[in-house]
Amino acid sequence: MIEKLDELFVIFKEKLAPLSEQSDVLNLKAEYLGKKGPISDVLKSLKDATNEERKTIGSKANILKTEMQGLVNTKLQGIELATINKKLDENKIDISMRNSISVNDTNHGSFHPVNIIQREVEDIFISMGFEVLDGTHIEDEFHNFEALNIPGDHPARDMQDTFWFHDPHGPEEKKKLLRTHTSTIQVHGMTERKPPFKFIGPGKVFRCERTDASHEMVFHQLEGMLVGENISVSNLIYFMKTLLSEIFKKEVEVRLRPGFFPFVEPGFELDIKCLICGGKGCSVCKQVGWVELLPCGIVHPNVLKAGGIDPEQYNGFAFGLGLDRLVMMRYGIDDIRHLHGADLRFNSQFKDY
Ligand code: FA5
Repeated sequence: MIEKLDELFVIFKEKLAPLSEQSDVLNLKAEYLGKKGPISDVLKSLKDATNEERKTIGSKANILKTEMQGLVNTKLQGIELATINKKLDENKIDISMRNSISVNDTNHGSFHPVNIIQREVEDIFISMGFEVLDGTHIEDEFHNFEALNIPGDHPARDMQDTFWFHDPHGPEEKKKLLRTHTSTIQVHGMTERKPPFKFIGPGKVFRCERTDASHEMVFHQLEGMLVGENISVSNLIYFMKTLLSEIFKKEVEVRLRPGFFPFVEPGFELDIKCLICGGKGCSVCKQVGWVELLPCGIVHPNVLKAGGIDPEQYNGFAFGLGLDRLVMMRYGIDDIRHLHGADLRFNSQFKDY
C-alpha cells in the first residue's frame, strides 16, 4: 500500500508539472485529492486493516495529501504571477523609444527671445537678493505720471505718447491708460513695503509711437529699484555693470551720460556701443553707433514722498532697462519688429537657448 501511495505521488507530480492553466490544476487537484480520488480510496480501504497498518498508511496518506496540496498552491501562485507579468509586458512603455524618435519629427515649442532674456535678467537680480514684482498693463494717471513727479502740465508727458482710455463719465483724476513704462511698478512697490528693499518689475509697456528699427508701440521694460540709507551713484553703477557683464558674458562698451527723467536726480542714460554695426552706424542706432538701453538715476525725493518714504532718512536708485533692445544686442537682431511679427520661422531659431 505504501508503494502504491509513493507511485501515486510520482504520477501526480508528473501530471502537475506541465500544466499552465489554473483550471487544469484545479481539475487535477479534484481528481487526486477529491472525495472520489485515489488517496480517499486508500484511506477508505483501511477499515479492514490492522491497527498498525492503519497508523502507518493513514499517516503516510495524510502527509502525501498535504504535500500535494502544497504543490497545487505553489503551482497556482506561479500561474497567477505569470499572468500578471504577461499583462505588464503587454502595456509596457519602452522609454528607450524616445531616443529613436528624430528631433525633427517633433515640433516642440520654444521660449520667445524676450522671455529668455527676461528670465536671465531676473535670475541675475534674484541672485543679488532682489524681489520680482508684477504690475498691471492698465494703470491710472497717478501711478504712471503724478507719483513719478510728472504732473499734468509737465512737458515730460510728451516724451511718452500715451494710449488713454476714454471714459466720458469717469472722474478726471481717475483717468485710465495703458502704462507707458514699468516705473508704475516702482510706485506700487514703494507703497507696499518699508525700506530697505530692492526689487525688479518686468513687463509690457505701450506707447503711441511711430515704429522703426529700434522702436515699437508695444515693447518690454524691466524696472529696478533699490532703497536704503546712503545709496550712491557708485552703487547704481556697480549693479548696472554686474547686469551687463552677466548678460553679455564678454566686454561690451558702455557710456554713461546725463539724462533727464523727472523721477530721478541726477539721471543718466546708459548706452551700449551698437553690437549690430560695431559702432559704425546703422538703422538700429540711428547712425550714431550707440543704443539707449538702460536709463537710470538716484530716486527723486518727491517720488519717495509719494511712496510714503521719508527722503531725509532714505534714498535709492532706479533704472528702466529696455528689454527688447537688450535682446537685439545679445542676438544681433537688426530690427525690433522681427520680435513681435509672430513669424514662427523667426521664433523657432531660439529653440536651443
Ligand atoms: C523710461 O521709460 C523710464 N521709465 C526709465 C527709467 C526708469 C529712468 C527709472 C530712470 C529711472 P525711456 O522712455 O527712455 O525711459 O525708456 C527706457 C528704455 O526703454 C529705453 O532706453 C529703450 O531701451 C526702451 N525703449 C523706449 N522706447 C522704446 C520703443 N518705442 N521701442 C522699444 N524700446 C523702447
